[in-house]
Amino acid sequence: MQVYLDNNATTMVDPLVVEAMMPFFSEAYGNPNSLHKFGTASHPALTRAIDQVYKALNANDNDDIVFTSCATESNNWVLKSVFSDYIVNGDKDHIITSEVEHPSVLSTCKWLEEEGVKVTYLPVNDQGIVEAHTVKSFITDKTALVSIMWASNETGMINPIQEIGEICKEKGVLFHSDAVQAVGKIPVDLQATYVDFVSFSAHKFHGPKGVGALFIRDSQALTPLLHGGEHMGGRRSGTLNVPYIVGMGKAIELATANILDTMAKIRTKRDHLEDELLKLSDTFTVGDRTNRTPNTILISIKGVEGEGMLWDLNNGQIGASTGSACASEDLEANTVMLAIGADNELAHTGIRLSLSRFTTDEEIEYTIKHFKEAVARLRAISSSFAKQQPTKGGEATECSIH
Ligand code: 7TS
Repeated sequence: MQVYLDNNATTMVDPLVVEAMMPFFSEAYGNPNSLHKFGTASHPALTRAIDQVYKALNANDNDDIVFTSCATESNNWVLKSVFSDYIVNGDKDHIITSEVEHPSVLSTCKWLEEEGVKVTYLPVNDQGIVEAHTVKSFITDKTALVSIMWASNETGMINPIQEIGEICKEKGVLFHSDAVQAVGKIPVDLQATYVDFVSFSAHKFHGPKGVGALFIRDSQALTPLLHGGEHMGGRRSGTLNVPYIVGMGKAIELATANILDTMAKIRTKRDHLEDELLKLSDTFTVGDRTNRTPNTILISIKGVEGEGMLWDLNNGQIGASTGSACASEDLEANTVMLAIGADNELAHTGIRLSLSRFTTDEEIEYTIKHFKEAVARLRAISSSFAKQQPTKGGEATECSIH
């Protein structure tokens, strides 16, 4: 058996999505900007894909949703263009984000700091949440943008986006949310939530890699990141990636069609896995389950290095992660766990398990068995764990690190 539990890094493309994409490689392959029939042949499918995305997110007709190459591009676009439009060519000088954003936001903010922008990196509470009152307390009349992720890729914790949005609206500050880990996993209603810009990416909800999007409320002005042939109304130049856009439309439709049912099914499997793993002594998971994406567990196993655990799981044909795959190659502590307040040793023991709607009960049972055996094997050879006093009855807990 093979078990893929790294769905926050990327997901399998749903076979129905592949089927929807296929005609647009070698049959209806024309450039949609061409005026001949080869070009126009893809127009109905593009229109359908756009409709599917608007419907899935309950976007308004006045809003713009622009396809990009990935969420990294969408995040770069918002941050760099707000810099250009409101800081270089305006009277603002400040951006607020959090310590636990994805590197596509954090690295861009670091670069903006070199360009003279003042950036505030907000701390999170012991649940890994950015609290709305903290955002409020840092907004000044020089703040151009607040950028806070909808849900964390590492912990799955869901931020109070509604509340933060209302604060930004009241203060007249632009609000961006990286919703890569929310779209397709939990309901995202863009008419019910005040947010100016939202980034998302198809490969996180069983669509293809290499296609993302940026939602722009009320089609407001935002200098393009890519200048060129005036595609997408001049918003984002580059020939439209028709098969991938069609794939994104189909994938978001499938992911959101019965989202509450799908969430409940995934949550049942996740909770069972989590309950079983927490029976191991000296283990805990980060964050309250009810405010967490239903597919994610970040578990810390005292005395077991995350990388050793990954190696053992991999030997057992189980794919997991110590955190963001983008940072998994270096043996650094999990930065989100550090931000939550874990000490350095503990922050080396985090293992992220992320399920999908394709995860089966058999795979969960197999994982529980292998995981428990792996912990026993690794603890037997762990000198730091051996040095500690044996615990009485274990201290399995869910929630926060103190
Ligand atoms: N934002 C978040 C919150 C993410 O989780 C990721 C990918 C991205 C942006 C980047 O998206 P892309 O479309 O540019 O690929 N996150 C992860 C992860 O957690 N492990 O590997 C990739």
